[in-house]
This record gives sequence, structure tokens and C-alpha cells, in this order.
Amino acid sequence: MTRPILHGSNISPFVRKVRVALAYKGIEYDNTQQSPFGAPAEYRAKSPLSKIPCWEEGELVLPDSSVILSYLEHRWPEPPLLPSEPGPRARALWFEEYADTKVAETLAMIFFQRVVRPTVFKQDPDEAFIEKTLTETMPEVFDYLASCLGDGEFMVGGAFSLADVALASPFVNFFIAGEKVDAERWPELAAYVERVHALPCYAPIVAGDLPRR
Ligand SMILES: N[C@@H](CCC(=O)N[C@@H](CS)C(=O)NCC(=O)O)C(=O)O
Repeated sequence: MTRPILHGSNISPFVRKVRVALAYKGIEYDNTQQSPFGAPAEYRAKSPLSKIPCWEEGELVLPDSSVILSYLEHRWPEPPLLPSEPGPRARALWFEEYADTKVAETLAMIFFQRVVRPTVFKQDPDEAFIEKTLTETMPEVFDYLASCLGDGEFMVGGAFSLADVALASPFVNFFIAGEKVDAERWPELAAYVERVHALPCYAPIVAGDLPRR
């Protein structure tokens, strides 16, 4: 079998999501650490939106994290990342969608402003945007996640799933940007993120991606 390649820098929340799923399923692969910015034509031919991640396995090219995870789940069904019951399965897919849109836009964008803008684009962070995100958008996201989680161990059906893989990933970028979840205001959510990040499929990845203290 051709050894699969995961294109994309480790620091991307979408690449991390795929890395965690691969670790959970015990799938071996190579990683190119491709940046989406200024990517060569050869990469853009594989990923026409010029985004990361992109999965390459022989002739098969999949340039989107959700499509990659769907493929992995069918190709390597054990251990499963999707619940077998239709309702919980659909809820897990909803949380993947919410993680990749609103949660990533909110948490990873703080990272983008504080880390990527100054280092990659040589621009100052947009402080007004950061302030608005932290005081308005982020609390709405955390309130919603906390209300869905309740006192559950995981987000869907009491078991680790794709929902947790996707939701916990942008929190790593949020932490790298110097932020944390206020455990007084959102105690269950703060404990949930810590619990998911401590799982065997997540812990080495989080440890490798967070800057050394
Ligand atoms: N829907 C895509 C989103 C991927 C994405 O937005 N990746 C970011 C890096 S974290 C990217 O490549 N950004 C470059 C750009 O938008 O130009 C997925 O799930 O793979």
C-alpha cells in the first residue's frame, strides 16, 4: 500500500483534527508541513482552495478535513469515531460542522491575529477585532457548548467521538494565543477541554503543538 501523505502544517486546527483521528485509529502516514500561504502550483493543483489539510493516498486526493475524516471512518472503521445510532451520529457531524466554522472562526482567529498576522504577514494584530471576539463572540460560543455538554463527559452520547476530535482542536490555537477558558464561568467546558486534550490520541499532539514553557 502507498504510504498516505497528510499535507499541512501541524499548527492548523484542521490539520490537527485529522492528526488526532489518525492517531486514534492507529494509521501511519507522512506529513509535509505544507503552508497554505504562498503554496506552489503543484500544491494548488491538489487543493484548489489552497487550504490545508490535504490527504494524498496514491491517486486519491482529498483537500478538506471533514471529507478526509469521512473517508478514514469508512476505510478504517475501527475504532469508530462516529456513533452507530442515526441521531447521535448526526449530532456528532453537527458538532464537527460547528467546530470547523464558528468555533474555529472564533478561537483560531485569535491565534491568527496574535501569531500568524505578525509572523507571516508582518502586520499588527487587529486589537478591536480581538476585543470584540473575546467579549462578544467567544462567550456566545462557550455558552452554547456548555449548554450542549451539560455535565457529560463527552459531547455526544457519553462516548468520545468525532465531535470531540473537532471541537477540542481550535482550543489548542486559543491556548497558544495566550488565552484560556475561564473555569469559574464555564467550569464544565474548561474541564471537558482538559479531559479531551489528555486522551492518549490527543495528549502527545497537544504537547507537541503548545510552545515549551
Ligand atoms: N474546510 C476546510 C478548512 C481548512 C482551512 O481553512 N485551513 C486553513 C488553515 S487553518 C487554511 O488553509 N487557510 C488558508 C486560506 O484560507 O487561504 C477543512 O476543513 O479542511
